[in-house]
Amino acid sequence: ALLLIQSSQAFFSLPSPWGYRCASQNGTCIKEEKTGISGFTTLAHCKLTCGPHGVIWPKPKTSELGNEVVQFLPSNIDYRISAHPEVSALLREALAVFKNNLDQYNPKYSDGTELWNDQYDSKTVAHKVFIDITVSGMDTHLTLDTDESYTLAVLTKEDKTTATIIASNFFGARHALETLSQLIDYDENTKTLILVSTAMISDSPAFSYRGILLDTSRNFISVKAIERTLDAMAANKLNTFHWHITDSHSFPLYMPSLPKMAYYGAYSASQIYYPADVKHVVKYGRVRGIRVLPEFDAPAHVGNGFQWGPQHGLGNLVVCENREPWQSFCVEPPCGQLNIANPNMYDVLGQIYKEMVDLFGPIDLFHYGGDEVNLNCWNTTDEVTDWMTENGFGLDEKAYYNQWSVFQEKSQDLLTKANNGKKVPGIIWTSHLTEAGRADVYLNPHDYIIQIWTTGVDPLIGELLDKNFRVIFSNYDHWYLDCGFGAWVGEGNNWCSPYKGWQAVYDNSPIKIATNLTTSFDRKLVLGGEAALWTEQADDAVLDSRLWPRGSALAERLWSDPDHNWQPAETRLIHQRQRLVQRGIQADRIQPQWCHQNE
Ligand code: CP6
Repeated sequence: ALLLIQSSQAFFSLPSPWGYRCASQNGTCIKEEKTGISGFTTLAHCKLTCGPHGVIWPKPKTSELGNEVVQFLPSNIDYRISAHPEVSALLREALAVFKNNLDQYNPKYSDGTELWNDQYDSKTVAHKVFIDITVSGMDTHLTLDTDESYTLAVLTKEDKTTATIIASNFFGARHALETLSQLIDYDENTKTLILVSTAMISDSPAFSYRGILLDTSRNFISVKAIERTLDAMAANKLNTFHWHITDSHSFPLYMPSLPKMAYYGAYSASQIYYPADVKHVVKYGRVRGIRVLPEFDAPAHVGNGFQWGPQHGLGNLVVCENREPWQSFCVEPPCGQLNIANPNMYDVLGQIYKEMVDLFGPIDLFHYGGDEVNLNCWNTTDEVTDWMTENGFGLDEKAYYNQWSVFQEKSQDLLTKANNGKKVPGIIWTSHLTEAGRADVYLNPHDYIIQIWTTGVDPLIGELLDKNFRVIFSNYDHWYLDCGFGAWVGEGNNWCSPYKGWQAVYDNSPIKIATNLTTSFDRKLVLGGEAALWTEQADDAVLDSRLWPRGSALAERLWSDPDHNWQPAETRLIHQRQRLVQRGIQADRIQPQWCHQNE
């Protein structure tokens, strides 16, 4: 009779014939028939405690994990925070994110009721998990100098496990919570959460700038998809969401004092970021340890949104819009460049900066764009050439570079003014202005950080370091994630960089590149790196799979800067990818299940 009552469910709750054995130091668990093996009987247990790093991603600086796990229920987590009130408030939000991540494991019956309410053994029901957080500093805004280090100690005494987190500010403590969540997994056999019972972790990042660029101009990306991106970044301890919010193609940002920009520039009324959206994204990022860095790309990469100038008596704000090759296959510049001959343009530019500082601030960094200026645009526009001649600037190449650099200086002044007189470092892409022999002529290394998007074998990188520029690596030959379907075939289809596998992303090492290109350099000048998702061929539907798990590979390079290549990281990356999927990110699949029956 008993057998009949349990019917079909009983088959699946039969004990599995498999046990698991930790095969090596890199987290691989091998499935073996239980007969005769002395290893772990549950997969999750094996996973969490295998190797020095278990399934922590990115790899911490130092970690020691015990072999045992404890079973507990999420309702039995408690915490204490010792920190400044503002920091405590942020930590409570970070704890809510932490708990929500654990809830993703929440198994449900088919009728939607939670399995947690089921009968558990008394030991599991009694077991407490206590998170004790101590933060000394008061910082609640990330800067390039923020100390993101933390220590995390896990100790178990009888029916209580204490996780002690110590950090000098909110950001370190948040990373510690992320690591703690990676010491926890759902255990199929017991239908409980399990946590490594003892652990000692001391961790800090190799680089202070660890970013993802998202272009929301070529295709609109919803706030929901941006939230998912920030969730996944937090899971990987990436700390900068570089929002390439506008470009020639669309201007989806609504600015209360310049409503015409979005009115003319957005793809549709629903494809607009309103101030409340931007502020939400900024806050959402901060709770997850992420700075939201705005870019207003100029003077090139502008176009849509600026068309209202003439009708409103301001003249042409942008020139060479809709010129070839824009019309033939709608790709890159010159599809519009700011009109340097029009002083009204600067008024609008200053107002855009004001709005951006307002929406994204307080800012510690700003991205000016500054890439792919096409001198041919200005050079073939009567309004600009007349202005150059009238002012005695001449019309040769040098004259245009000078005026471009004057534009950059004015931009910097306008931004500083918009930021209440406080000058912040500006990031600028490599361009003709930063080419060999030019960067230090036109730009002050104190004020500008150069983001390198050209190839990682470019000798210019050595020159920039020799000239004391701080740099961020985004070399397209490894860290451009835009190409999704291997399209590097033929005319009109070749604006994406070829597809880069996660191994290529992982193996790209800024320090190795710099070491190859200059004899000696100040390590501190290499701020870090960023992967870029340009969205000519991407939108909400494919966003997650373009970014992840390749963004995770980037994250370990920038957080841990391992001295090995991708191979020893593969198993952990597969687990990290699985973790992202668990948290609702549609990350790409790396392997058939058959290869790793241990997820
Ligand atoms: N848009 C902007 C782009 C690119 C850049 N800036 C880009 C250039 C070359 C490739 C991919 C993207 N689409 N604003 C360069 C920084 Cl291969």
